[in-house]
Amino acid sequence: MSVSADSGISLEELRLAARNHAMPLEALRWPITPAGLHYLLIHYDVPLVEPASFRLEVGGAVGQTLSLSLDELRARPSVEVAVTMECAGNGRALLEPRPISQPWLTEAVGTARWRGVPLAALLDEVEPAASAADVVFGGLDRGVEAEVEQRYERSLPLAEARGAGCVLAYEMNSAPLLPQHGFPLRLVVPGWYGMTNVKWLSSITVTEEPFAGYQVAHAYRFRRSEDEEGRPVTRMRPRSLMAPPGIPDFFTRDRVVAGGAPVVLEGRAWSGKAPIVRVEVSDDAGASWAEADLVHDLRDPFAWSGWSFRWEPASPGPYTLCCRATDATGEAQPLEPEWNLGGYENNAVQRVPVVVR
Ligand SMILES: Nc1nc2c(c(=O)[nH]1)N[C@H]1C(S)=C(S)[C@@H](COP(=O)(O)O)O[C@H]1N2
Ligand SMILES: [Mo]
Repeated sequence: MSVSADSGISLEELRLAARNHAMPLEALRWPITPAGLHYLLIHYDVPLVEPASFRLEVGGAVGQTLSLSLDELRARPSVEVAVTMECAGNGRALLEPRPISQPWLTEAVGTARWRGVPLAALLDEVEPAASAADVVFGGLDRGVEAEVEQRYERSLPLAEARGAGCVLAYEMNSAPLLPQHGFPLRLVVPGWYGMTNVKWLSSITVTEEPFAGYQVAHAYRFRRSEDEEGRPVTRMRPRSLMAPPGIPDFFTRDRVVAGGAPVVLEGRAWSGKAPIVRVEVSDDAGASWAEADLVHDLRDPFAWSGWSFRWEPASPGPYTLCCRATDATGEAQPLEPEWNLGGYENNAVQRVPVVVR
């Protein structure tokens, strides 16, 4: 399902957008996103969970099953990781034609400190069978998508679940998870797009067959048409964003900047594949580029890096500012997005209209 960009936004899209807010771009100025400014994506409803009776059930193709209360989880050795999380559909509404779903622009991203139990230790403890293939993470939320009634479930190959530094998090930024971010427990998978970070996590099941649930086999696949099998959406592509300079026009949100003095442009950049090694800035819509300064201020490998650039506009007037990140694999942001059916992985460079007074 898709519509052309000039056809208006539907009430259904507006309803999704009002439920699932983005991170206001000025929040790029915080290295750790305050919880209330972190973006939100909730496929169905936020479930009401009673913490006293909550249990995490771990089972399937394992030598030993586990059933853990919240207190038992909290009593285990914990780790805290700073992780940048981005929705795979970030940038969807900028594709043409626009795939119909949550209509994100560029700001479905945030960085939080997540504290919880390392998943690898828990998996070792339950002794997965030699024949184990996947680990399935089930949430408490249920809904219907493409006429399939389901609970929200995502899987990881066992090796990825063990090796990727995954955390079963019960705290976000030193406070219990908020209901909308998965209270009382969620999975955090550093480097992966948001959909794998299952909220309201209540079961972990080791399977011998590759998991073929809706959110893995049907949704979150990069493909151009329904008949294509496509490839799974996994790790975040490199992306950079700019904190909006100057002051906004109320309605268009175009930026107004005072002339006559240099303007410090700043923002953040991340990739789920490798550290960011370079950010460049353009003031002519991507025709020419200059190198920005990078600061790796958060030490976690899957938290964003900061960048800044001293911009001296040549004269008053309109400009289109852009930023472009490159990660250590050599992958850089493209100028134009690659259209796909679900509207995933649009990491095309951001364009920021600015008028210098
Ligand atoms: N159980 C459950 N987990 C979920 C979702 C959901 O709808 N249900 N949404 C996923 C998606 S698509 C994203 S982008 C992230 C968003 O996490 P946040 O709302 O904490 O930012 O959660 C993921 N985990
Ligand atoms: Mo998402």
